[in-house]
Amino acid sequence: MSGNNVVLGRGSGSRVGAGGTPLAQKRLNTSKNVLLKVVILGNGGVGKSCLMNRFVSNHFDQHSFHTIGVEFLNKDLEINGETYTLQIWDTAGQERFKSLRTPFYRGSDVCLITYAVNDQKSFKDVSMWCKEFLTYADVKEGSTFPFILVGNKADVSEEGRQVTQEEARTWCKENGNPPFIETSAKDAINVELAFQMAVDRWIKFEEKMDRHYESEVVDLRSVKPPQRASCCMNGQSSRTEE
Ligand SMILES: Nc1nc2c(ncn2[C@@H]2O[C@H](COP(=O)(O)OP(=O)(O)OP(=O)(O)O)[C@@H](O)[C@H]2O)c(=O)[nH]1
Ligand SMILES: [Mg+2]
Repeated sequence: MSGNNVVLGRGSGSRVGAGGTPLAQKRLNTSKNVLLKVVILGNGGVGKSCLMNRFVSNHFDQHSFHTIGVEFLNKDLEINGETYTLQIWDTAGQERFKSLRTPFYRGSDVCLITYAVNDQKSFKDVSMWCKEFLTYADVKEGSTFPFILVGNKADVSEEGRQVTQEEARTWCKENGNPPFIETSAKDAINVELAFQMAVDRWIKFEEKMDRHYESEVVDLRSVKPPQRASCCMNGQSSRTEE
């Protein structure tokens, strides 16, 4: 899965979703599916590529190489009778690849921020990842953007664990209450659920945005016509029409 290409497009399509686009416009012409661009961020080695590969091909690579740049894969997910085509963008977590990954944040619909439960540093950097994403994705509603917090490698022993669920929940409370889930790409625990939660989060975000737009719609019938001033040609008289 981890190629050396800067960008490997291995999905069934390459159209990039447009963040914040109304639901109707997100449907693909051909399949009527809703296309969502899902980006996975987090420190190098936390298991982003393994999560994507477990989700898409139910495969785990014990010796996964670091990703260079970004890679993407597509996978359909059905939720409540609606099919969503997830275009999952797996990014390189290593700092040296920053300039290769950030151009791909634009147009994202959902963002999975990942850390490994046996890597305290990767958890400490979670806020940095949110900040980097919001800076480069150029999203309008930064504070409400649909993030999901994912603690991967939940299969490690208690002795190996460096981040508790409580710490993660506290971070969520202080950072806009994103949904949180622990996963194991290795043991196939909660991986599909994490992506389902991401779509669910996006649906709720869209509904909220729709309500916001609806409340801004002006009913033209209820608006009084503006007062118009008419003047005679020589400018000596003027009157106001009701
Ligand atoms: N124990 C355990 N190991 C995992 C899990 N997921 C990934 N790994 C291992 O962690 C290492 C790194 O996994 P990757 O998926 O390549 O990590 P990454 O986040 O994509 O790293 P970058 O591409 O450098 O950003 C590999 O050796 C994986 O086998 C997991 O759920 N449990
Ligand atoms: Mg990777």
